[in-house]
Amino acid sequence: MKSGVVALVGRPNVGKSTFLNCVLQEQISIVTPKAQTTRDQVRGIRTEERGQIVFVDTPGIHRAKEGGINEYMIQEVKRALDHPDLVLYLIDPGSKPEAESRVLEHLTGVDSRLIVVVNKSDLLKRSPDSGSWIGPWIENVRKEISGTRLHYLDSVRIAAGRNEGVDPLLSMIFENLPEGAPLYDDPDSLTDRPLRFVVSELIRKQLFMNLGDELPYSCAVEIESFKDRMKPVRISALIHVERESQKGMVIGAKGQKIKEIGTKAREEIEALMGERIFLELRVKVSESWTSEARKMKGLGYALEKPKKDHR
Ligand SMILES: Nc1nc2c(ncn2[C@@H]2O[C@H](COP(=O)(O)OP(=O)(O)OP(=O)(O)O)[C@@H](O)[C@H]2O)c(=O)[nH]1
Ligand SMILES: [Mg+2]
Repeated sequence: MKSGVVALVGRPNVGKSTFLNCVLQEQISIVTPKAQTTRDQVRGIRTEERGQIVFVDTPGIHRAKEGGINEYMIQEVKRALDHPDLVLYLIDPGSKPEAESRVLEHLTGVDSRLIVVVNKSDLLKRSPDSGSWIGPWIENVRKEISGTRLHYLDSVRIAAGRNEGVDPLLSMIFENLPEGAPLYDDPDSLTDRPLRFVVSELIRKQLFMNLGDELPYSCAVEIESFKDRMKPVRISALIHVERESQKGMVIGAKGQKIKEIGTKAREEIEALMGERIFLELRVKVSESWTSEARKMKGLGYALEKPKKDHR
């Protein structure tokens, strides 16, 4: 039996979470059209006859301001890169090569094997020339990492959004994992995250899908109560925003916006849990929660060695 940890890394929006959900055939990590959707590392466990792969989805690598939610996201990437057996470096053919290369800064110190995964290859079928940068770019990556502890294995083209090219990639991963016992005993468990976390993420997804450009980045979701002994299951969640003006935008005129968000989130939670639920959403102002370490910690985004809050 093969067993190992595979970190999924790349810029925001390249399709890391889409890939995770594709290999698990379940919505474990949220996907939206907006960049910087994923904030925490999320483990997705695939157990089959060949063995067990623990995939680690990570936030997209970007330049982060010190001390806030974005630094937390980058710290999550670093934690995921602590001794993986394999790294999948996902890229998007629609990106600029310079932008993709910035990810390398975070990889060069990592002791692991590396596969470059060109995702969204369906876009290349539409305009083949748009991917002409990829071949030379991969050569450059190989040059940059030669002499480091990162060992280049191969590159593959996939379209995780269409489940194309994923099976051959899984075979390649299994070939390159060590023999060993599974890390997680229960063959049915799909993630290390509790159901409460996945539920809060499904609500956060609807904030991304239904609110204007910047507003979702000022939102956090806290599950206040989760009564799973009741029928239907009763879930109460608090949506934290940073300013009073944002509260009104989340609620919407006559409460229409939050109603839409609640309905869509409830449908997705019901699909995940396979049963009816009752979902109650409330909105609370937690002033500047994205930049104050103490408040971030209270919402599950604990910074390592946080600087004192500037107040
Ligand atoms: N055309 C196409 N779109 C894709 C494919 N895979 C993912 N996408 C889309 O790309 C967008 C971003 O996908 P995500 O999976 O959220 O990307 P991510 O890398 O996890 O993004 P962050 O969490 O922000 O770092 C979504 O709109 C997906 O539907 C694909 O194979 N083809
Ligand atoms: Mg993601």
